Amino acid sequence: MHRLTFLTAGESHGRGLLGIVEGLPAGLEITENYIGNQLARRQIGYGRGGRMKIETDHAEIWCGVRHGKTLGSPVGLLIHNKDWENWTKIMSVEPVDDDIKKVTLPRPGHADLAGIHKYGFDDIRNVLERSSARETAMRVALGSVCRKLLSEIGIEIGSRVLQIHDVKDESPVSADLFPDQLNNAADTSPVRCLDKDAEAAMMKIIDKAKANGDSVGGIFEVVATGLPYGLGSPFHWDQKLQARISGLMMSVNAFKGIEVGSGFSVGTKFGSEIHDEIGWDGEKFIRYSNNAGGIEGGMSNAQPIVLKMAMKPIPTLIKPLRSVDIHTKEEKNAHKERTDACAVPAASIIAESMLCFVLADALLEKFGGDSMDQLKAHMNATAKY
Ligand code: EPS
Repeated sequence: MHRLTFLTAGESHGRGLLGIVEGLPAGLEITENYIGNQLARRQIGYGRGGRMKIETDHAEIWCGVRHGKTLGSPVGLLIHNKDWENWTKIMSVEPVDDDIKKVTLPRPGHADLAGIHKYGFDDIRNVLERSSARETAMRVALGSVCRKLLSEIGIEIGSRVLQIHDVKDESPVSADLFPDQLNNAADTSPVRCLDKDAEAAMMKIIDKAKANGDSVGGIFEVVATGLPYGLGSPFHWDQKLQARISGLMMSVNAFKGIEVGSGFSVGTKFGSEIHDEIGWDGEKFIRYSNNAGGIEGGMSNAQPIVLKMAMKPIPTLIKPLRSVDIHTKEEKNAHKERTDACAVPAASIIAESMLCFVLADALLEKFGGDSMDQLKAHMNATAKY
C-alpha cells in the first residue's frame, strides 16, 4: 500500500475487532449503515456454521468521521464479538486462576503447527484465535470505506461464485452488466452464483460435505469497472497493479490461487488469440476483447479488471484428519470445534474488499488530493478513460 494503510487487531473469540484505515481524503461521506450493508453480505452464504447465527456484525465508527464525513485523519472502526460472552474466561486478558484446557492437536491446513513453532507457544489457541477468518470481518468493514470512495469516482466492484467443489456455474456475464447489478443478482443466491441449476447442485454438495463432517472450497470471480488508464506503474515492481492486487488477495489465509484475466489459459494460446485488439470508436480507444483482465504492463488499461480466486476448503473438520499431540507426540485426530462446511460466498465479498483497498490506494497515489473535492478536481483535469 502506498498512499493508504490499514491495520486490523482482535481475536476470534476476544472482545471484538479493531481496525484503522489511514490516508483517506477529507470529505468522504460514510455511515455505519453503509459499512453494515457490506458486513451483512459477508455473513450470508449457504454452509456457514453456528457462529454466524450468533453474530450480527456491526462496525461502530470510532473516530476520523465528523457529521457523516471523513476528516482526513485515521478512520477507526470497532466490531464487538457477541460470542465473547461465552469466552470471557478462555480469552481473558487478565491472568485467570482456573485451569484452561489447552488446544494441543494441530489441524492440517490451519496455521496451528507452524504458528506454535514460530512463537514457542504451548497452546494452539494462541495462534488460531488471530489466524481465524473472523479477522476478515474487519477487513470488509475497512474495505467498505474504500468502496465508498471508489463509488464516488464511478468505480464499482462486484463478484460471483463460479464453482463450489466440482460444481460449476458456467453462465456468462453479459458485458453490459455492471458490478452492482452483478452483486444484486448474486446476493439473492445462497451460494452467490447466477445459474439456478448450478445453485441447487452447489447446495447439494455443501450438504454432502456437512453430512460427512467435511468441507468444500471453490472459485469465484471479482470484477471492477469504471477505471481510468494508468493506475499502477509500468516501471516500478512494487507499484505494479497486478502485484499489489495479488499480494493483498493472497494475504487471506484461505486463498490459494489468483488468475488475472484469462490467467493460466494464456499459457496454452497463441499471442494472436489472447492479446486484446485495439480499435477507435470516434471518441476513444476500445478493445475487442478483455483477456488481459484490465491490466497491461502493471497498469489499469481502462477495461474492467477481472480476477478469479480459488479458496481452499476450511481446515477445521468435524471428521478430523490425522494429527499428533504437540506435547505427548501421540498420534490422534486433529482438534475439532464448531466450523463452517463452506465459506466460498463470504470469501467472494472479502476478495471484493481487498480489491477496494488496492484500487483506492492506486487511485489516490495517481491523482492525490487531501479532500474528495481535490481528488475529483484532479481526476476531472487529467483522468483518461
Ligand atoms: C473460523 C471458525 C468459525 C467461523 C469463523 C472462522 O468460527 P467459530 O470457531 O467461532 O465457530 O465461523 O468465521 C467467523 C467467525 C467469521 O466472522 O467469519 C476459523 O476457524 O477460522
